[in-house]
Amino acid sequence: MRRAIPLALLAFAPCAFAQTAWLRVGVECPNPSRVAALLDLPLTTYQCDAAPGMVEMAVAPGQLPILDFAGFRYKVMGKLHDPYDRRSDLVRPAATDYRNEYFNLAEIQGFFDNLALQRPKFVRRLQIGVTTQGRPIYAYRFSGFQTSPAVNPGKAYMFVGLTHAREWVSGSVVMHLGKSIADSLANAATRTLVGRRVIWIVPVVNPDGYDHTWTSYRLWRKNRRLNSNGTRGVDLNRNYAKGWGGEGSSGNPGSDIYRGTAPFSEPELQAVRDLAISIPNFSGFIDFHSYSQEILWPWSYTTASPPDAASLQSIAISIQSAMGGFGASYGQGQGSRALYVASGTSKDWFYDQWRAASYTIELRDTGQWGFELPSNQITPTQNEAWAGVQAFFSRVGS
Ligand code: 0X9
Ligand code: ZN
Repeated sequence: MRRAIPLALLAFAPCAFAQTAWLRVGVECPNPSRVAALLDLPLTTYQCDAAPGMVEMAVAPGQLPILDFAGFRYKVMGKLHDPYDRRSDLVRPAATDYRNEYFNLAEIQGFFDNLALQRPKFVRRLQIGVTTQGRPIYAYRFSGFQTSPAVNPGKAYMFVGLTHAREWVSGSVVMHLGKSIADSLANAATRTLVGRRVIWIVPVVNPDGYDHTWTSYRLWRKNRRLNSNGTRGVDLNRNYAKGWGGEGSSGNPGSDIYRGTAPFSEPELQAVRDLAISIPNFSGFIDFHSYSQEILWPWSYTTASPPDAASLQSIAISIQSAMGGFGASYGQGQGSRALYVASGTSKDWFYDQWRAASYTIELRDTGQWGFELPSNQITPTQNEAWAGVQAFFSRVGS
């Protein structure tokens, strides 16, 4: 995630000028407790998986004194678009090409509903929950055997996207997985690729947050829960039960890594959990995020090795080599070591429950564009993710 910063962009703290623009700021955090202190502040992160060193934040006009006050040294790395300026997304014509455009919430739901409509033998929709703002949460089941799941002997997999609202390319990727899996099933010659597997996709784990990034604030990460102190949002990747409340999460509701009041306090994750525990033969899970081009395996909540470290790593290396053929290079590693300790994350819970092959994949890029990945990188990111999932299928089995 770290990259060279052009020297010309560096300015030294504290800030002596009136700050009128949104800034991308690298904040010096020499040790883990300073990282924790920074991520506790009610500021927008630009990098949550932050190791000691330079941690990036998105700082609104007038907010630099918050960093000064908390005693941080920082460097201004460049300007950011005003994340509140959503006019161009709101007035754009309806998107039609999921390979080259980002789809908003209604468009993603329409895309998956269309798959189910066009291929009713292979794709089925299930509403699994309702958000705090009343939006439905949907899951889609892909299988060559649409009989009762209880009699289907195939291994079950789950892929999820848009847990973090601003990580738009994760939605593009799960759309491409859904389309590719449905197309494979519908064609007798390619049906063996999916075989007897049962595949569940939750395209948008966080519909309220995702909608908010289109209509109001591009850099929103959490859900939109109204917290008791009036702030909004719980980090849906700190609210799973495994390791909940530990290092790399915050008890401060204003923080971007706020863990919520209890494990699984959030309806979005209750929905994912209840679906998962209803699925027989649960064997594989991938949570798509951005950015940093990393394939991460458990544990995240501790630097201790998981019991199946060798096989988790070996599968990650297969995914990594499959994803490497499209112009971007991916790393792999145990989450807590390759990046940093984070508690209450999805992959730890899925691994802990079933010893499933459980991963977080951080998609493109490595920080040049960050969350605002240009739309000409959608197609290659989708292609490499589908290649990675095919490698995952063949390693985990059917
Ligand atoms: O912090 C997160 O939730 C994930 N990174 S992101 O930038 N997409 O927010 C990573 C979760 C797993 N990370 C670690 N094991 N450290
Ligand atoms: Zn994320």
